[in-house]
Amino acid sequence: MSVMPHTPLLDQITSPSDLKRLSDAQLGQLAAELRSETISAVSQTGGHLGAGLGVVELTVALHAVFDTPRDKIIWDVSHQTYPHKILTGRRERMLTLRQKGGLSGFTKRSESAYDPFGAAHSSTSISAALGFATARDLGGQIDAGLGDAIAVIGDGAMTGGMAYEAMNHAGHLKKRLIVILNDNDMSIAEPVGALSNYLSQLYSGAPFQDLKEVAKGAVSFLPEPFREGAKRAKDMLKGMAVGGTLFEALGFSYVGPIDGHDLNQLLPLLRTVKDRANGPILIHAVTQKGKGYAPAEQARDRGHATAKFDVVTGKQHKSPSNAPSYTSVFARALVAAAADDPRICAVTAAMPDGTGLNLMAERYPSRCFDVGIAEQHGVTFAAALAAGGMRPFCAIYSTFLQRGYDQVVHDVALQNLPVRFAIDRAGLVGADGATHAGSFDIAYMANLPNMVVMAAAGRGFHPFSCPSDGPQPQPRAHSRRCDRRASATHIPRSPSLRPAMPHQNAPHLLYKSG
Ligand SMILES: Cc1ncc(C[n+]2csc(CCOP(=O)(O)OP(=O)(O)O)c2C)c(N)n1
Repeated sequence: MSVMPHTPLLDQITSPSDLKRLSDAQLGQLAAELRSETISAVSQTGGHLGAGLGVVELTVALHAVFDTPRDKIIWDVSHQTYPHKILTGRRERMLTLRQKGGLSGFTKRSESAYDPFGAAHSSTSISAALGFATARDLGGQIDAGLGDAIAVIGDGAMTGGMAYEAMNHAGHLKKRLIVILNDNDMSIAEPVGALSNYLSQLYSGAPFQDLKEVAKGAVSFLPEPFREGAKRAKDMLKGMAVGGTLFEALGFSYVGPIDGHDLNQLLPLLRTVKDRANGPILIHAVTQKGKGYAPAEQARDRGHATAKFDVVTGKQHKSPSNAPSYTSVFARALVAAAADDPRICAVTAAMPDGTGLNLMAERYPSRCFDVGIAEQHGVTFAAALAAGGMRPFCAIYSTFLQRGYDQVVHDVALQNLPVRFAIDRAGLVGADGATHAGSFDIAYMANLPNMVVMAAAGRGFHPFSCPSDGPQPQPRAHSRRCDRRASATHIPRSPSLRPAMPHQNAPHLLYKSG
């Protein structure tokens, strides 16, 4: 059942400039209406729900304070932009979301001037924002104009190396640049790694910053350059994570943590930053993925991606599949093989469920590695596992393996190391569109020396085969061959519908080079 939300204020908004005439209290009401509208739209289209619900207040505050499209909001991944789309003139088209000819589920330059930079792969936002800030300072001219550049990046995306490359550069250039770290303590799955612990330390035990002083116009507790000579009162430092953070070491002023759902904190802080920032600043906003919709808040993935659903019950309308997915065939075979061979191990880059490696992680946690959104590291890590005598499976979506391509070439193929790539979501993927389609893996893998490229086909698909040139694959012998060379299996998203054929008890050999 879809529920038509009551949205009297939202009904008056046709573009972000309309937010400028609302009082702070009205902006609070607008946020509540925007949340209901987002839930209602996604219940009818399916798509990314939890991330958008987590940034409703942030979206309202950014559009209320900054002057888009002159100021550039760069949303990392951009799966959280449904509320942004609703506020930026696309409300009427929300029910076309993720359909052919409809709105994209991500930001898209060709869709709106309010989407200054397209995204879908993670961790690019700080680089893009720095590029806009630099173009501005160099006198670049574009139709919308060039004002502030604001990157909104999640704690998951912050595990990607590009974010640090960009911060390192930004700290060097010292340009006015705003980064909002949207810390909901979730990636698609639980976040992994030392960074997650570090961010929690920044706010565990410490109360959110008391920003009442900002509301009154006092800014003395803000870090340089936000203060105007006034000495930071010592007691204000107590309990605040100011000074010595990783971000400050990289050249950013750090403000936080703040409650990213509290407009009474967000609005005065953003206004102050807009008035006074003159270098890179990072605002650490703590939010909750799925905020305000109980079924999403309670879901294991906080409603990261959903099918169409009933708003009242939260029940999703998923059509049952009558065949196992190739992903699950792969995952079960991997776990069975790992039982026989202690050298088998597996690597995922923040996609344990999507690649099926959650099964391996449950059964053999010490041999299953979630490296975070870090495909480059994941591939090189797997290469060295192979060099160290292990039998690594690197399970990464086709589209995201593009991020680790130099590592595939330089660390795996040229060294002829026996890494087995399980390339999931190979081929067309549907509603996520071009940024997520696995269009290129056959071409980019088949190009390489020492690489065997195969495709999963038929019910008998077995991920441990490595076919020879002969017409009758012999899984065991060929599996041994794959122990001596790099190989990749193209695993489509669709279920393994085709009936088993005698000659299909191994992946099809698409191409063998080297
Ligand atoms: C390079 C790359 N690898 C993997 C993904 C898949 N992916 C999409 S969103 C996401 C989690 C992002 O977490 P976070 O940045 O914290 O945002 P949240 O969804 O929690 O708001 C992942 C892993 C991706 N988009 N890009």
